[in-house]
Amino acid sequence: MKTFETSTDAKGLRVAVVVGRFNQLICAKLLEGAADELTRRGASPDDVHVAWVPGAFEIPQAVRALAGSGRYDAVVALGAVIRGGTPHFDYVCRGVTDGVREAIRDTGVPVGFGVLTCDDVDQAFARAGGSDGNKGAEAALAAIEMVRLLARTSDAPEDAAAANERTGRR
Ligand code: INI
Repeated sequence: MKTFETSTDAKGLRVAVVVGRFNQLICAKLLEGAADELTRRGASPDDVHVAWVPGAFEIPQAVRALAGSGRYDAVVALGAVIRGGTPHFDYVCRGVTDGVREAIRDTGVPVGFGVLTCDDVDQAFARAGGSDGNKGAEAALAAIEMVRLLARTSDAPEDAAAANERTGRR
């Protein structure tokens, strides 16, 4: 089997983070997780640009604009949609997931998807730096990996042994 090498090195990457203001306490924690992940993996804080939007429904439009600007290697989308007693939840969830997917398709720019869709606030806090990790950090990591993978898809995949030899990994 041959494998395309990827990497989780964010050095030199310019990343836009789009974050919803709705459920702001939760979203701020997602942002903290994403920013920490990007900088810990080598991105310069000056190259991480944050765009706040009113709510999850507005996320795709900002993602599309930033991804299409040609100025970013990747975008990270962060938000928190929490189920209420009406079908509104389903419409907002559908809007944000379809919209972000379309932005990826139209621009080809990797977008890490860190939009929580939760039954209640406790579940959301658990996923925003609580007992279930930080989905903002996970989305940032996914975006980095996709940038690195897409940069290598025109290369031939390598034997695992050859790849390890080249990168000095065992
Ligand atoms: N936006 C969210 O990000 N999370 C929610 O839970 C939410 N709820 O529950 O309504 C929400 N609604 C606002 C929506 O995203 C838009 O900002 C609004 O409809 C204005 O276009």
